[in-house]
Amino acid sequence: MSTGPSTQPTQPATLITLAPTGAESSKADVPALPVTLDELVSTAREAEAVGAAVIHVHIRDDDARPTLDLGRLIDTVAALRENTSLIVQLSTGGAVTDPEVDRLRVLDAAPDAASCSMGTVNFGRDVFLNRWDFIVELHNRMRDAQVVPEYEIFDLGQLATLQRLLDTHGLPFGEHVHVDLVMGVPGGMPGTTPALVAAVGMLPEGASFAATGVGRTSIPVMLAALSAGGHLRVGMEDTLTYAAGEPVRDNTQLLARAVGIAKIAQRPPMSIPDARELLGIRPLAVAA
Ligand code: KMH
Ligand code: ZN
Repeated sequence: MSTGPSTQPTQPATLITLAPTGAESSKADVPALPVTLDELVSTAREAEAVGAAVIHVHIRDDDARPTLDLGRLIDTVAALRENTSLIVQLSTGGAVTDPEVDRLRVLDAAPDAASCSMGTVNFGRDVFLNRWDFIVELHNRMRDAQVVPEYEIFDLGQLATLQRLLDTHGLPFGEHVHVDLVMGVPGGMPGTTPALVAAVGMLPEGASFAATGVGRTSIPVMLAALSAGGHLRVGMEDTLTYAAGEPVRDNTQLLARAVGIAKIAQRPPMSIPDARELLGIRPLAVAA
């Protein structure tokens, strides 16, 4: 059979986000976790070299505990901008214990982007609380601050909440909706192909999506997301075991694996300028 010239459309590139730290693991348990500014910056530099376009940032205090201290967040954004061209996405989720007022204040650090969680979910033995009124406040404040949201979805019903949010309060800054499916959290949707397919079927019209599978769901979610045209988030916020019985060496190990799999899927990493355009990130102010 003659195959002739290919009529398949070119597969789009993969937007890859690194989530290197999170708020759930302790440095004592996971020594490779980047918790100081120096560790974060060197992780970010490697991430840019390997193929990430976005860095999802949680920071720690001097005792390596999660913090939303505004001064530290401002310094972190500045250091990442000085040392990399990555899109800087701050977490407004923080740790499960963080009060709403601190989570809203994160936007004052003027990141390019920030996470915006779409609902309350059991989070292991904890509860990650996201009331409707808080969600609306975060969404509106992000638009006012010209910060692009990444809508974090832990369970299918949260996609209905996202649709309701957009219907009642309009599009975000940048006018593009980008969703991250955080799958496999104990208490949220499972990290499986059927769950991913169900979630993709509920995305708002025109939305792009990334997915990450927590723990051992990392690889199945990555493969399902790539085959469904989605983008990827990887990193030690979500995954601490590289393979059965083998702890992750560092974030670059996880990122390099994701880049390799994306290339095999003919979905190579997206450049940072293309990622900025896709997400509708505002141009950086040019110094006079
Ligand atoms: N640490 C989780 C409770 C986010 O970054 O916006 C919430 C979280 C989501 O990590
Ligand atoms: Zn996070």
